[in-house]
Amino acid sequence: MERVRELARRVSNWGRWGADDERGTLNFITPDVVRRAAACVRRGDVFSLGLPFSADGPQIGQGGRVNPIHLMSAVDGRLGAAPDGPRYADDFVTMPLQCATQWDSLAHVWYDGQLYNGVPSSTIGAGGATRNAIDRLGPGVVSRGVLLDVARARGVDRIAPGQAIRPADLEAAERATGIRVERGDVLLVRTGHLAVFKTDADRAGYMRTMPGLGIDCVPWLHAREIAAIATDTSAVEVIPFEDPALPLPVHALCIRDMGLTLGEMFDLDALAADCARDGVWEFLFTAPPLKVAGGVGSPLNPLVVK
Ligand code: UVW
Repeated sequence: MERVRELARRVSNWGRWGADDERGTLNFITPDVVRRAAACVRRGDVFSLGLPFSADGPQIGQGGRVNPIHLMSAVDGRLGAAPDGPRYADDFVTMPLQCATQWDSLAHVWYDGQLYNGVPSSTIGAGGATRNAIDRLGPGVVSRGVLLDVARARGVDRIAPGQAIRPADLEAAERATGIRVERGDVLLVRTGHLAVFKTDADRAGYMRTMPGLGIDCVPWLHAREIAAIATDTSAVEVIPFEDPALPLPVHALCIRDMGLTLGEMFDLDALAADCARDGVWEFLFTAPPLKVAGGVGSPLNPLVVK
């Protein structure tokens, strides 16, 4: 943990937006940033970055995470006696909030007994999180999105599981976009790994190991003052971990020390193909979390408008 604690001292945002802040780096999204994001809309084309929430999702039962169970509570509901009158259908779904495309809240990962902004971890209990929960993200997430296609920049369809992405990779992909990742941006990083699930139909191969950010990307993310980051893998960071004795170091530093919201299992393939076609790697991005009171994450259907 010494490496994490040393890096934490360099990247900590505790107190930056006040002692009671629960939004972390989303505070970088000012009205000016939102106006710049809106100005990215040129064609009016919309891209969904969400995986379907279905029984065929990517989960393999690891850590109790299963795919959604969708049940119908009414399939031919009647509202009155008339045989030709209006009918209705109702349904419900049981699922982990972390089962597919999602945001991690700032109460999702911590160490040394403290969450983001010094909140005691005892604030999380059977009833959920009373601080840093997903419903505390205020007006949600609307900003400029920038896609860095690291797989493409490396000249491969997919980066292999276990390969760490370095700051030099982010910068090479950034150079290819012709724009600079700036304060308040939502950074989307494509590895190509989603094809293991979508094309190969190999859930275990998708979930157990993956390419992702190495720990040395954390100061880079901090320096660029991004609002949030999301990738096409289930953990954002590289697995197996760079140090087997230190699990989830990028989560620990980003969520707990920086207050950076992490997005996982974003489907970036169609967007990346479009960006490669038109050469435009910036866009309006929106992904409001569900206001799950006390939740430590939220399922999403993130949208991009170009
Ligand atoms: C954990 O595995 C704890 O987190 P995530 O799903 O965010 O990778």
